[in-house]
Amino acid sequence: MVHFTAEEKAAITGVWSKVDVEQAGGEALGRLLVVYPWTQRFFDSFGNLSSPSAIMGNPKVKAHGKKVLTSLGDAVKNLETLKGTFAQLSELHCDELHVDPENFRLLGNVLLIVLAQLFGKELTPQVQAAWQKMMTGVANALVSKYH
Ligand code: HNI
Repeated sequence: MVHFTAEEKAAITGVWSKVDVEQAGGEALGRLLVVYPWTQRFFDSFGNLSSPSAIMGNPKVKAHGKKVLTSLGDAVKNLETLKGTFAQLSELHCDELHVDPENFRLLGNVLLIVLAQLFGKELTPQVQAAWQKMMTGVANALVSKYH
C-alpha cells in the first residue's frame, strides 16, 4: 500500500477543495479525446466527436468528465486504500468496457495539465508531485482487477 504523507495529503486536498468537477472533468476528458484520438473509440455513443471544438462542446463529454472527476473525489478521501476503493470500477473497466490501462495514465497526465492551467503557480512542483502520485495510485488501482 502506498503511503501519503501529511504534506502530500494537504497538497491534494488544498487543490481539490477548489476544483469544479464539471469544469475540470469536462476539460480533461475532452482533451484526452482530442490529444489521443484513439481514445474516442470507447465513446462512440457520445455523438459528435468530429473536431476539437465539437469534442470540447459535447454535452456528453462534459457529463462523463464530471462523473469521472466526481469519482476521483473518492480517491482524495481514501488515499491509503485506493485498491479497495476502485476495485469495482476496475472490474467494470476491464470486463465490460475493455479500456486499455495505458489510458488511465494518459488521463492522469491530461488532468495534471488541466490543473496547471486552472491553478497556475499554485500548482507548485510539490503539489504537482502529490497529484501525480495520487493519479498513479488511481491508475494502478484501476488495473488491479485486470486479468
Ligand atoms: Ni471510466 C465509465 C471512472 C478512466 C472509459 N468511468 C466510468 C464511470 C466511472 C469512471 C465512475 C461510471 C461507472 C458507472 O456507470 O457505474 N474512469 C473513471 C476513473 C478513471 C477513468 C476514475 C481514471 C482516473 N474511463 C477512463 C478512461 C477511459 C474510460 C481513461 C477510456 C479512455 N469509463 C469509460 C467508459 C465508461 C466509463 C467508456 C462508460 C461510459 C458510458 O456511460 O457509456
